[in-house]
Amino acid sequence: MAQPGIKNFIPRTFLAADEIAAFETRGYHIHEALFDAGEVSAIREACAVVCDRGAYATGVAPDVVYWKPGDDPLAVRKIDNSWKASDVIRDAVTHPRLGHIAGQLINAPGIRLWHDQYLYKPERGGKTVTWHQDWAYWQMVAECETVTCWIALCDVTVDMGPMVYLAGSHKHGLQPLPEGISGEEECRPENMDGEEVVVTIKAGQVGFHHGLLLHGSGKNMSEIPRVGLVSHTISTACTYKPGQHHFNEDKMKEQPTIPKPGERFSGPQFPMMWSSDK
Ligand SMILES: O=C(O)CCC(=O)C(=O)O
Repeated sequence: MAQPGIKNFIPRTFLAADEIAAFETRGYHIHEALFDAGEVSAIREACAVVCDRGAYATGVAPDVVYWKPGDDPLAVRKIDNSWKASDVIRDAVTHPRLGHIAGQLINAPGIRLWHDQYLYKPERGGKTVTWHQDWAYWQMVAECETVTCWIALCDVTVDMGPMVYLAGSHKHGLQPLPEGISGEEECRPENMDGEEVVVTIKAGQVGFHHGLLLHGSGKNMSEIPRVGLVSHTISTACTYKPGQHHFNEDKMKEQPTIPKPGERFSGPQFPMMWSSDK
């Protein structure tokens, strides 16, 4: 498949048994670079075109734009499903490299994109991202067979407000939703032991975490923007459970065929990334 901006690099995607076992125990896996320097640069530029210029090469807007040119330059720039606006972003967030690894981590028959999220935390800016579990916001996905893939589009150092995982917290089940997803102060859930793992990774590396893993991040105290692109993924076995609202539900209802409650997610809103039966 032609991959604009993403062409030649062939990274390792087969995981060793001990890497999968560590994910089961700790709830996360940090992989060596899955995108090379040229790919990172192409993806980062594509994200900047969509976010900073508000230009959509495909003619289709992202699903949710939380920040647009002219808004507070110190606020986090966040956009959901910019894959719809850019083929380079689509190829990155739906890449089989990510799907293959996510599929092995949760032993899924296949992997689909749930949604992507561009996150640009400006230098000396941004807010704290409160400790949370991703699946808590995705209760229309009946099964917690989800993996978030956080693609670093810059080297992320400790002073840049990196992601922080609470190792093993995915074993404690679903926690109440935090009152707000961002704020000024860190707020760790009470009575929750575990090692805090600060995800300082290089550009092109990817952090994978389980849908129940508690995680958050601090402000960017550095002089360099922290730039990441997130591919939130689900197993192809995941089914639709109405109840909690999510923008994907509205978008799904625009599809020619809409999954009924209890049926698997399908259709163009949820692009296939990888399948084990190839
Ligand atoms: O990048 C961040 O600081 C938070 C991202 C996050 O919560 C996620 O990718 O699930």
